[in-house]
Amino acid sequence: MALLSFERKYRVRGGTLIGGDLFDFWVGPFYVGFFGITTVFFSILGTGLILYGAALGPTWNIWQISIDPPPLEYGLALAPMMEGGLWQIITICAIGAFGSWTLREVEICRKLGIGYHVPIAFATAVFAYVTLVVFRPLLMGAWGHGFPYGIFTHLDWVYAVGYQYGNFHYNPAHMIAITFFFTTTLALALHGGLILSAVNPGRSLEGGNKQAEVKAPEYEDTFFRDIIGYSVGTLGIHRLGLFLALNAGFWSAVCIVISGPLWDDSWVVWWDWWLELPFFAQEDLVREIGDIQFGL
Ligand code: 07D
Ligand code: 07D
Ligand code: U10
Repeated sequence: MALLSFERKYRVRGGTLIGGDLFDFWVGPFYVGFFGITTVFFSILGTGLILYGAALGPTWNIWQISIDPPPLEYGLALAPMMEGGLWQIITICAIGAFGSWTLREVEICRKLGIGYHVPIAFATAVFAYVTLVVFRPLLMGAWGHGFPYGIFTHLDWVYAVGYQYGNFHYNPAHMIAITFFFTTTLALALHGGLILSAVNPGRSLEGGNKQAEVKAPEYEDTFFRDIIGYSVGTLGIHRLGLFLALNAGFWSAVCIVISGPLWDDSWVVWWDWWLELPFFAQEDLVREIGDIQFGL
């Protein structure tokens, strides 16, 4: 069915989580719903407060604008507006907007009668964000542990926190997260490539200007059976993709929430358990490996 006639047929009332029929309508291409209204409310308020903070701040340079969390001394208290209070309200607005967006996705899924896979995926990103600005600061006893809202300053924060734990690359959950991120791009490149190669195959082998025929999924399966001996299948690759991407976000949240609350030393030192394994726990071997580790 053509998209426009499908939309006309599908755009009927029902499936809302809250608000009944009240906000159950579309504006142009956008479904509104109760959570569309709350998204707009929180986004406008949050963006407005960032602009207000920028107006009071020292610069309009887009790269340097920054709304900072309160100094650590304020602990978990509310801070005065210009000393992190603004950051606290903006954080509430951000969580309100991201949460509303997730629930708006849920309502659209319900109206369409499809699964909740997309909102679950987005919720994983929101979970990583909330871990950074709520869970970890709560566990460490100060809102000042959240990251500042600015393009360059949030990079400075990642850099500073990374070195605070020695070499962040040694954080085992960071390793797992990075591996999932890399694997996700590998999977998407393979999948995007495979689909295009079958659906848009270019010129025919017969030569001339003849367009090659679009190929069916057997061809896709066979390519991977030929090259690596196994095909995960046309549904399976999407399950795998979602699994990889969700794990990338999930392990990211884990890697930051354990830095501080669970481990406050260098992540390099964490690996000493390896040297203490019975097999390795012979003194000269420990010394030798220690020397190698510190480049002596
Ligand atoms: C392509 C979808 C579109 C979204 C875009 C982002 C804003 C911010 C606000 C000036 C893939 C829109 C940006 C609304 C403007 C103000 C106050 C998504 C796509 C285009 N980061 N980060 C960026 C955010 C964190 C890190 C870019 C947000 C953590 C590193 C952009 C968050 C850590 C690098 C940005 C967030 C971290 C970046 C491109 C929230 C660990 C880069 C993002 C809410 C996760 C890269 C100058 C992108 C860069 C970059 C936004 C959190 C690390 C400004 C909204 C604290 C190392 N981040 N980030 O394409 O060029 O995402 O930075 O959690 O190198 Mg970041
Ligand atoms: C948090 C974004 C959520 C976004 C949301 C939506 C809008 C709307 C509107 C466009 C999680 C926002 C939407 C605003 C926009 C419109 C219209 C995503 C979030 C809800 N690291 N590291 C990670 C790598 C190093 C450090 C994660 C690589 C160094 C710290 C990931 C390398 C040191 C933290 C990762 C590397 C260091 C991280 C980030 C390489 C610095 C974190 C992904 C190759 C010296 C952060 C939860 C993520 C984290 C994190 C990758 C290097 C420090 C696994 C590949 C050694 C302190 N790093 N890192 O989390 O886990 O996405 O955050 O060197 O806090 Mg790292
Ligand atoms: C996939 C797929 C598949 C497809 C696909 C896709 C995955 C099988 C079939 C989808 C993929 C793509 C299209 C590819 C490109 C996508 C990306 C690279 C991902 C990143 C996306 C973006 C960067 C675009 C982001 C755009 C957004 C989020 C839209 C912004 C929208 C709004 C601001 C309006 C939101 C509407 C709401 C909340 C409902 C209520 C609406 C109204 C009341 C009316 C409208 C009101 C306003 C516009 C004002 C609201 C102001 C807001 C929200 C704040 C702004 C603040 C200011 C100060 C201005 O697998 O195949 O194909 O296609």
